[in-house]
Amino acid sequence: MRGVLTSLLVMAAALTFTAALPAQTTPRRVIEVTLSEYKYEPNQIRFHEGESVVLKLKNIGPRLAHNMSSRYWLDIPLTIRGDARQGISEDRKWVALDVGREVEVEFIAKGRGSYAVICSIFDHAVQGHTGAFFVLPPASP
Ligand SMILES: [Cu+2]
Repeated sequence: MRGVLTSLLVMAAALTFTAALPAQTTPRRVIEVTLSEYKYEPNQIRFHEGESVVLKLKNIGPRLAHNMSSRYWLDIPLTIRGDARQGISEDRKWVALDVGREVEVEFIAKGRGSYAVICSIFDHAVQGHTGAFFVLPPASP
């Protein structure tokens, strides 16, 4: 009986120790952005270097397809989850969504600074469909 109790205590101590270890995971920042005629909401998108940024994009239309397009993404691999098209044109990487679609775009942030974001479809940027990424220094833990 005493042996069983001792092993239970040892197991409990081991579990506590494991739980107390600091998490070694990349900090995650989830930002929801709607796309519509002709704006991003929010249009100033802030995140920190080293974060795993998840942009949850939703095209709320009401009528048109939109995209998010930026030079910032050119040398950053994007993981896209959802029903979107992606490509590169005019030196910008873009992710496009039809009306009513939602998509997640995930990437590891690097390169602090501010970067223009535009909807590169037809005349949308001229109509005001623009925004910016602000990449801030690493967030303090
Ligand atoms: Cu647009």
